[in-house]
Amino acid sequence: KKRIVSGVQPTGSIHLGNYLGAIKNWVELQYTYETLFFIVDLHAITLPYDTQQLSKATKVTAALYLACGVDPAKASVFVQSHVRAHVELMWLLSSTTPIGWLNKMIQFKEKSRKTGDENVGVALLTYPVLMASDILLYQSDFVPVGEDQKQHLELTRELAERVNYLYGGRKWKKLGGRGGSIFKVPEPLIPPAGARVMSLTDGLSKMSKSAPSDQSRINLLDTKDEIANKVKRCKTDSFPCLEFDNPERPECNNLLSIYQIITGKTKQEVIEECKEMNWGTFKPLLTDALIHHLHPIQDRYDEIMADPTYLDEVLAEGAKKASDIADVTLGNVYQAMGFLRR
Ligand code: AQP
Repeated sequence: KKRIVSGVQPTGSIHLGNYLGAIKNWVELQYTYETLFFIVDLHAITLPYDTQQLSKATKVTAALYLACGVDPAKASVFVQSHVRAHVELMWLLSSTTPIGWLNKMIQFKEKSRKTGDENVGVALLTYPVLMASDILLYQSDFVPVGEDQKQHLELTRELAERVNYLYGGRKWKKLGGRGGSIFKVPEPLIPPAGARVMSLTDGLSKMSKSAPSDQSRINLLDTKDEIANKVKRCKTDSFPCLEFDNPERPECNNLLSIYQIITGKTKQEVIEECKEMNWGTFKPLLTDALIHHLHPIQDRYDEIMADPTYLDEVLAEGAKKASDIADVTLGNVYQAMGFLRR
């Protein structure tokens, strides 16, 4: 089976964008691929964060993976920091990463501009090297990536090729390396169309954990009242009727797309159903659909969190399976780079 890795940062509340853009797709992928899904806690410290919240958010995120349908019997579910090889490989990769490659990363430029120089840690710059380590450790074939992560995956691919070139090849074979290459060069797996969920308060920016207003997102653990309230107050427009794909109506397109995905209807069905509606009739429909979809997830989440040992066992088992794969790759890299064997 081909292998896929992916993860979400435990930096805040997991929202509908994380779910529709990532976790919901993982549930499908776990049937076809060998999958490893982790909670990327090491990435969550690249911007100032709350130490009191990190472990709790990590647990909540893991529980939500399972509640959304990720099955630990199929996928390895683990916490990134529980597999030491991630950080270790990152150091080795850092020595081979030209700093110019990192300076070019758009996310670094944007986030560092927002944070202000005083608070920009080195880790914000080297974040893509850790991401490369996350992927290359597992010899992943595919990585699901949204638009904003494409540039980072490209860097991962270039880094894999660079390491394979510098330390692989003939020298590596002489050392007993198999297949001539140290890392598999991963391919992007582009998520299904419509998987980019936009903010409820601005149809042109993506729904995001770090947006200051909680009104801008539906969190997976929002109560019925919170969902109803957020939909009631979300940004709309004053056009008559509802339609997809009108560039002048980004909010309309976003809300219809959310409705389409969570009801499992086709675009055509949603057009037929909603084209004559106004906001007053559509909003309650969307609210009910959201509540109906999220309710079973929230029930499963409560069950998982009520069990004192289950989640820890899943994460321990996941970390063990992941370490078994990661340690082989890490050992190969040490060897290829000429370190003394332990
Ligand atoms: N709005 C979105 N629509 C579709 N997919 C989304 N993802 C995030 N927002 C949307 C996907 O969720 C996964 C986890 O991403 P992450 O935890 O690394 O954080 P992120 O991409 O930076 O997005 P967030 O959750 O909004 O956090 P902040 O506010 O910190 O930027 C990824 O697969 C991502 O594509």
